[in-house]
Amino acid sequence: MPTNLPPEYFEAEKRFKDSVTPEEKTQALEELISRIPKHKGTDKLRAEYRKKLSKFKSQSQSKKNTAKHDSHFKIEKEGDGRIVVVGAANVGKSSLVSYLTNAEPEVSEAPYSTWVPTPGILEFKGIHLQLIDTPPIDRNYIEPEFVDLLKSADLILLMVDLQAFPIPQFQQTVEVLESNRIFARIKKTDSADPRNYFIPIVVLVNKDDTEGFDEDFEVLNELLKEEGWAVLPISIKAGRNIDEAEQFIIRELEMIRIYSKPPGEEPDLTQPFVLHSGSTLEEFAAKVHRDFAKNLKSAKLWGKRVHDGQMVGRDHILYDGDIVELHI
Ligand SMILES: Nc1nc2c(ncn2[C@@H]2O[C@H](COP(=O)(O)OP(=O)(O)OP(=O)(O)O)[C@@H](O)[C@H]2O)c(=O)[nH]1
Ligand SMILES: [Mg+2]
Repeated sequence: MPTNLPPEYFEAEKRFKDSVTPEEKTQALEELISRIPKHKGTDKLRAEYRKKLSKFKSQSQSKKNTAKHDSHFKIEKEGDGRIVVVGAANVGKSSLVSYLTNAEPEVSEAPYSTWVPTPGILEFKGIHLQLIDTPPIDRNYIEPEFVDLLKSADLILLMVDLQAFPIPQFQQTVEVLESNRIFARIKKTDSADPRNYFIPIVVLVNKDDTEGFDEDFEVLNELLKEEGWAVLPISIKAGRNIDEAEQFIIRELEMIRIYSKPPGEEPDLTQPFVLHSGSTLEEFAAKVHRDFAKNLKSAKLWGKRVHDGQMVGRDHILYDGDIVELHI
């Protein structure tokens, strides 16, 4: 058994062991396989799990012919983070996911055109994010599985249509989320009910097509800024602020990209390790290799707030773009 498996692998392994039905086993195995670092030492392990996966897949497939389908809202996690796009009907959720990712959900002038969620991958400077299009939530009822999907998000993109009474529309969307115990992280207080979920939520105000709409946006913006919301006006149709939207999302997710440099070699700048902002050298080492955090002797760093090749300690805080040479 190779020893260089990340902690997430063991968590996924536990979920696999705890799962019961072929569907649960399939889902847990897919996650487990995605947690195994790809290199020669893990070839055998991955092959074994893939064999198991195809067995459970065929079991759940034959069961599906007689049993009812799994919920469409059960979507496997992929990439460095999960972003769920929500909002009232017709605000442009499917347009956004179709614009920013490889997915092609149906976009339509008619409201209520999306009935099932569609995930896609947004790639931004080496960070891979799973962006999920969802059905509109301007009615009081939303499926429990939809609520679970929202609770599993690292970030919620709340979309508003600037051209359709944006203030009550925004308030109604927030109300639906809050009545399902999903709150913006900015609302967290020390006395918060432990059953409530606090998730970073950012507001994308779509259909700000021309400068003529900017004034309407300012009225909404003033109100939201007062409450502490992070807000960005965009127009998918006119291509306004789309690049800013990607940077805005990454900033709100508070992710940093750190590059590993083997001693005597150039760093691979196409494959960053993605960590939360404020992570330390020790946390980075643990992400590269399970044993590295424990065995780490020293490290050299190139990047922000250091001299080139400066030796740093375990508690050193890393910044986006830093290059690290670990000495074990
Ligand atoms: N004017 C304008 N129209 C837009 C913009 N973005 C999307 N639309 C249009 O708005 C309509 C709805 O877009 P969708 O992406 O299907 O909206 P949705 O939120 O997924 O809608 P539902 O799935 O029904 O909730 C379509 O006709 C889009 O072409 C924009 O920036 N400006
Ligand atoms: Mg849609």
